[in-house]
Amino acid sequence: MAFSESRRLFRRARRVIPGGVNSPVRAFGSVGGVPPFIVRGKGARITDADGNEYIDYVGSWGSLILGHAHPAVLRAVRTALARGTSFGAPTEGEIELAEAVRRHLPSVQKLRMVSSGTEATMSAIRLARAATGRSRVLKFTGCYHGHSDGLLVSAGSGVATLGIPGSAGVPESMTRLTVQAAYNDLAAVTQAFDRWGDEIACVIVEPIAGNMGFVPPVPGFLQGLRELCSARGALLLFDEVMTGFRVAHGGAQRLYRVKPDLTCLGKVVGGGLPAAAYGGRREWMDRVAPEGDVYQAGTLSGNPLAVAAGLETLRHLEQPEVYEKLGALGARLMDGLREIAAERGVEFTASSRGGMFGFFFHPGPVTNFEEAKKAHSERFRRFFAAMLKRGIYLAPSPFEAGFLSLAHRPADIDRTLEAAREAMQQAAALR
Ligand code: KE4
Repeated sequence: MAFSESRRLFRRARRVIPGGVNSPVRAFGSVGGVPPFIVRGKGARITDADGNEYIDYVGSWGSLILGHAHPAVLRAVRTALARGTSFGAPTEGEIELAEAVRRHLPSVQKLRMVSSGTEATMSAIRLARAATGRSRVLKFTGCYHGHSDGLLVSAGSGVATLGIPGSAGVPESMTRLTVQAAYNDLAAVTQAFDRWGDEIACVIVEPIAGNMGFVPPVPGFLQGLRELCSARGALLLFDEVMTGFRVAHGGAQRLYRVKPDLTCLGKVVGGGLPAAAYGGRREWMDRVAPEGDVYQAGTLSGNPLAVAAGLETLRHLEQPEVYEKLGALGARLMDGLREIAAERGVEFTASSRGGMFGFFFHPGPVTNFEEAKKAHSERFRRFFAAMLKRGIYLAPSPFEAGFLSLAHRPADIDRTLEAAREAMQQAAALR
């Protein structure tokens, strides 16, 4: 595979954009090498500036559940485009999108659209603080909820710890109100409530973690959070930016039958254009301006092009068989990778839910970030590079999840497993 054009573009990009990219993970820092500069996508495939074609398992980080350049989505956006790109005024499409979300996620009686997952979680936390009159926020180590200051915290040592700044430029005063506990550790959450109970406004959680690799909740974890929050007067906030409309019609809250107080959405809900949202029970959402006293605003919130893409995408997710199909493809891929790793005696664990999946070079089980960090990173890097060279585009970090679309076919999975047989050999060569 030639990469000369991407290499040239990357050099030029780094002169005018930090790291040459507009979001850090795209720079391939975790895996090395030159990130392919993409020129187009179609269905399950993307093509880079050197003409290399890949089967795409990132799909704009989960946004493109229908695949790239879906004809109906393009048509919907073109129709909206002909009427203008933005009004900064209310439109009917925003009502239709809010109604569509409520149909699938009954816990979201009202919602407010924003333009990114970061805005959604930041705003939902502000609302939770107003609704409870409390200030602390409990999050889980390894979960990522966007880059607002209070959520950019590093894992301290100990069971439930006060956040310490996870990025330069984040003052300690901004993270002092953030408590962190290990994912899947209800005892740690109970301890946090015992220590700061009446100060905790909300618990924010990825109901299936996709930012420490793919880490599902252990049985009872989400239900336990629900019970603890109800008992201690905190709001339960499901960050479904990644899992919403991805793992089931109503997202993880439908899959695990746990009802959060507030939900954050993104990615799929914008169909690949910038749209996200937060929502929940009417009694909370009516606190948001202009109805209530919690201020939040956005110039391009509910943008008509993004709403058109999101609405058309959700329309294609109405059929019940959609998630069975995504789930079957995910299981086929994970079973195949497990089998190939076992044949080569490589420690490996893999799992999927609906159209979301992940794997670790680790004997498993991986239930939290501490375990995820023990996975064999060099084997991941070797495997990733060998797969890319064979036209398989995986998430360029062991701490990300992978995504299938309705454009992926069983033949794509077979082709991916064929590449994995050789790529796993290279990973196995590493002790
Ligand atoms: P954005 O601000 O990037 O739209 O959403 C932040 C966010 C919030 N919550 C969850 C569960 C998320 O996964 C994300 C963003 N996900 C990353 C992928 N790990 C987006 C990719 C990137 O950062 O470039």
